[in-house]
Amino acid sequence: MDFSNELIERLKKARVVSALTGAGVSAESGVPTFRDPGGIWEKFRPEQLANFEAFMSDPDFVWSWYQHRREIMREVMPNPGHYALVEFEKIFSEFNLITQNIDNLHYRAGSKRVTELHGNIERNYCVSCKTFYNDIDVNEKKVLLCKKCGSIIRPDVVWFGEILPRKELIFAEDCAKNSNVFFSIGTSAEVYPAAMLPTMAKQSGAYVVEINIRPTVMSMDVDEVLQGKSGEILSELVNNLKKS
Ligand code: BJW
Ligand code: ZN
Repeated sequence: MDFSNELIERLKKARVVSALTGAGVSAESGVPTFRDPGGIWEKFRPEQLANFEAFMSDPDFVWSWYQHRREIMREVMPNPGHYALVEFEKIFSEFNLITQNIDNLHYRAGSKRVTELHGNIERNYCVSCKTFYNDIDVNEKKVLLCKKCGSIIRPDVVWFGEILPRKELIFAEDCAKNSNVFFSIGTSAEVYPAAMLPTMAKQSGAYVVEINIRPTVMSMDVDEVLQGKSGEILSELVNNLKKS
């Protein structure tokens, strides 16, 4: 891929670079996305499963769905896109990685500082006393009960209608406001408040770059669209930056 001179020059001069990642970044690892053909929501509508009411009305069903996904996420490996973002930490004087993904793959690739906006599937907590249970056996198909109070245990992920973790969201907003270059990678940019971050970055003067295999609702509003697989584009970008 040919990168524009403008992008390369801006990246060379940048003091702060940030990236928001979504499910597309893990697609090349084999984790299904949400809204692509064959994605998670093709079989189940989000309202059916990713909300607290659904969990409380049929905890075993929602739990088994998370167990299924936890199994996939544990079995797959990070891909070149995750590894390229690890390199970004070394290339830029300040690099902030913000993810909507719950799959743990940025950490497993070696990224040191990841801001997780929608939680992490490896953490779970009791809905009543909030005790954490993080070492879950994926074969436990029925919802687990808290050893302290007997209530049910849920994954520590953010469902529709729930607020995002406060510290993480404030940090992500600060990144959007203070970045010289802001990447939006592998996200449909349809779920708020994460989806407002690239717009916020643009309004604050950042050069906003989208990397996606297809156009999104945001493509017309960004400064540059790099169309293709994030694993391939990010690896090429790292090579280009290391050479120049
Ligand atoms: C590739 C590729 C490759 C494929 N290379 N690219 C303002 C306006 C309207 C609505 C709202 C609003 N503010 C809040 C709302 C309500 C709601 C919302 O946003 N609804 C919209 C759907 C309209 N938001 C919320 O409820 C949030 N909470 C909140 O705002 O609290 C305050 C509040 C409370 C009550 C009322 C009002 C306000 C919480 C949102 C939580 C989202 N949770 C989920 C589930 C997490 C747990 C789990 O995984 O089970 O998070 S939903 C799901 O979507 C998941 C994802 O993180 C999130 C984003 O999806 P993502 O990552 O973008 O994936 P896809 O599949 O959509 O896109 C993949 C992209 O990759 C595609 O574009 C592909 O083309 C691309 N791709 N392969 C590069 N190889
Ligand atoms: Zn408890």
